[in-house]
Amino acid sequence: MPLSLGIDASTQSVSGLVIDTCTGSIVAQVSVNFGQDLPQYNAPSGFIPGGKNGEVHADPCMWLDALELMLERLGGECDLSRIEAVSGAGQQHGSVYLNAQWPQAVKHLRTDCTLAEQLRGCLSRSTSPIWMDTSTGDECREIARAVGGDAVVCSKSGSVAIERFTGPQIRRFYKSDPEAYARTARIHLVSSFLCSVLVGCDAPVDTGDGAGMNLLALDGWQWDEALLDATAPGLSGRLPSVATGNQVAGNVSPYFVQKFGFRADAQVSVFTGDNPSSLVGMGASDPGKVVISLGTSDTFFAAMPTVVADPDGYGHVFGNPNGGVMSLQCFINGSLAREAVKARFGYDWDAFSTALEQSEPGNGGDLMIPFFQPEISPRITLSAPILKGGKAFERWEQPEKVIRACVEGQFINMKLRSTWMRLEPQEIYLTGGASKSSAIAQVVADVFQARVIRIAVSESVALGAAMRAAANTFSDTLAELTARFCQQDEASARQPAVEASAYDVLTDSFRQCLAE
Ligand code: XUL
Repeated sequence: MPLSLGIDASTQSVSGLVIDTCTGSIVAQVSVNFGQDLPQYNAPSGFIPGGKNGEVHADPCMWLDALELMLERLGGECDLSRIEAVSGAGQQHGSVYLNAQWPQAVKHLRTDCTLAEQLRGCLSRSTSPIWMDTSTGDECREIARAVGGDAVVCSKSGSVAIERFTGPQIRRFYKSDPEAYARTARIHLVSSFLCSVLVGCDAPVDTGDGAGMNLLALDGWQWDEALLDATAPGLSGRLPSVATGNQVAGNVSPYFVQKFGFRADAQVSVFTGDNPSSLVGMGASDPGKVVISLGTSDTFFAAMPTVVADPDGYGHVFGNPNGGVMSLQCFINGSLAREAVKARFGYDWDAFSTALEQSEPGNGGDLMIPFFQPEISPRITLSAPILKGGKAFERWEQPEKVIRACVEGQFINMKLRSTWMRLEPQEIYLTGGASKSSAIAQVVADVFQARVIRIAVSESVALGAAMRAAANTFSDTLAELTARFCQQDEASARQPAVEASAYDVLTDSFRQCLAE
């Protein structure tokens, strides 16, 4: 039976996951961790430590070595000649800068040297800024000013100018090293770079990852002239074409056939960003479902029924690989905030959950703005949370109430910040570490007034890529693949246990407190 491969090029690793669409099973799964497996790059967490002024860069050759090592390992787990469809996803926003030698070098790769050995000479910028880079505050302001303000950037591209987004990063490169910018013939995203390497020529940027650049117009999915001009001169000729996620970029190049035993007619679909890919892998690429991922920072994303941008400029709109658009909202104060409250009382997670169970939804009006560090949704600089309510509560003397206030504050904020998306979620897919807690899942169901289903997927990005590749190359539809691969744990589902009005008072006070 034909197989489909999904590749996840994330911040810390490159993973591969192979699915058999006929049996609905995962056939092989391997991963290469940059820190552990490629220590020669001195990037224990996937980026070069010690960057100055907010710079966070990684060596693209490390990604190439990881891709090869991943394929080598995968070859030990399954027969690569059975793979007929390939796609992938990359950490969003990161960019790779290539000189005029690139088109010929990637077309004529020789199997007696590695990818990194052959492509290193094509880099016009030896390292790549990644999504953790915050060095471009000035460039964001300059781009916004040039096109008429933040609201214009947001309505055009789906996000205000953001430090980690690719356009501001390109502008900073152009300003700080104009000669190297002049030598740059092509700028790829992590996703489109790896896809290009696999097909042996420039692959398009997809609308999912491309929207994370502050350069692509949501209306028509073309590079926006005004944003290009505001970013750097001569940029349009340096960018790849744009494609929707349902397109095939080409067949796998001879390098991968000869070196790893791929079949010459294996099709590679355009790559996308990790978040759009995860939307597919979670089974949420149709409107009506929302994914809340509880991690170091919490994220909220969903397929959107209409194309709207966040008027407050905190959220993002990306292309949905399944058509249309998706939203993404990041909350910095995720598990670190929950952990800080837990630590304050010396509790473990069980005691934390019990405290939630022993307190009342709505918390009798006692409220917390749960920001222990500067938040981006909404943008607000706090270094300690604000507590408002009874005297004992404000003095942190009531653990049950404080814990509930933290969790309710997080989800009330999430609900307020997501109204611009015009979603009416019937189902919320909850994932990430804290989703294991039934008590937290119950708060989500109560605040959002929706059924909450917990999904324990660790590889939704690679799975989404494998599903998308299969949908593009085989006769299966994404809906069929979703039914086959995205199983839900119905037994752990939570229904709202209170009326929406239970949160009226708290929501109003939360809004007012933020406005003060
Ligand atoms: C999204 C973002 C991160 C990266 C890395 O805007 O910056 O989620 O995609 O995972």
